[in-house]
Amino acid sequence: MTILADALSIVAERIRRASRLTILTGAGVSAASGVPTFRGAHGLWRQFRAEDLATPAAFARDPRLVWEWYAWRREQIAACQPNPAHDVIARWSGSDKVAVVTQNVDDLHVRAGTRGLVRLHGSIWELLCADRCASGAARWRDDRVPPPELPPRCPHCGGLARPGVVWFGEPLGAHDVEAAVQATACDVFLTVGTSAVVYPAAGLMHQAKASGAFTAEINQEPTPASAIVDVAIQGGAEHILPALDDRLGQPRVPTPKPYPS
Ligand code: BJW
Ligand code: ZN
Repeated sequence: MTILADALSIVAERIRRASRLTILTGAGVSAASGVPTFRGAHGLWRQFRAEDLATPAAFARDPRLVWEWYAWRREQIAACQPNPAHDVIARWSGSDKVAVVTQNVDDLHVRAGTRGLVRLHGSIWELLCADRCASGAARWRDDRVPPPELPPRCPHCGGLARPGVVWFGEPLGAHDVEAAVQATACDVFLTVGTSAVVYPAAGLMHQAKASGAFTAEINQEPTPASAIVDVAIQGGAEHILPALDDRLGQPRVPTPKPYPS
């Protein structure tokens, strides 16, 4: 057996025996769908890094620039489809023993049919009032590509609208954090396609490990988590998750419906 086959068998066996499996995903899960990741060579938009644009200060300084970045990303994501990694996670999520927590704002997990998804960093398809006026403080969905005006306006007060995502320095949703922390009480914690540098998401694996979970990572390249998890598998999530799924002995894709006669 190769090292990869060994690692897959070990993780599959742990998942098979687990009463609770928690999966934490990041941008790498959507990479095969064509959604750019944040970090690395392909993570740059013009000359900016996520840390330059995904902040309240950047929005206050230049809302149009920040919205141009989001409009560009919304356009790209709208053209993308879930890939086999999303499909496997979606099917696994049909089991009560599986919890899925994502940092992704692209909603590809939602489109793949993932149940009970915790979206730690919000959704790029939702907006809220930048001034948090009474009616605009709750997020609303707006998936128009391109937005009718840039920057978009709050329909309630006419002020600026902002993306319904969590920027650096902002607190995550309390209910989302609570659900994610609860999910660290699991037997197997699988982290997939994340550079594991953004907190508090990156801390979840540590919490799971401290609570006694078996921890595994699937990522294209080594991360700070690689040296800490019990098994680190290097490779594309769109290949590794289906291979893991095969070892669990279930059909990889939903059975195609017969054509109506
Ligand atoms: C593949 C692949 C394939 C490629 N298959 N793999 C503790 C320590 C240090 C700092 C902090 C700390 N606690 C808090 C902080 C500060 C900060 C932080 O973490 N900073 C670090 C960068 C140093 N955190 C925050 O500010 C958070 N807020 C907070 O803590 O608030 C506290 C508070 C409390 C009370 C009052 C006020 C405040 C908020 C963090 C929000 C992050 N937001 C973003 C933007 C979201 C909106 C948007 O999309 O525009 O979230 S930043 C960006 O990074 C985005 C992502 O969700 C997040 C993580 O990125 P991810 O998913 O890991 O992507 P990449 O690109 O980094 O990695 C992809 C990986 O995939 C790579 O490794 C590839 O190799 C791999 N890959 N192809 C498998 N096919
Ligand atoms: Zn408003």
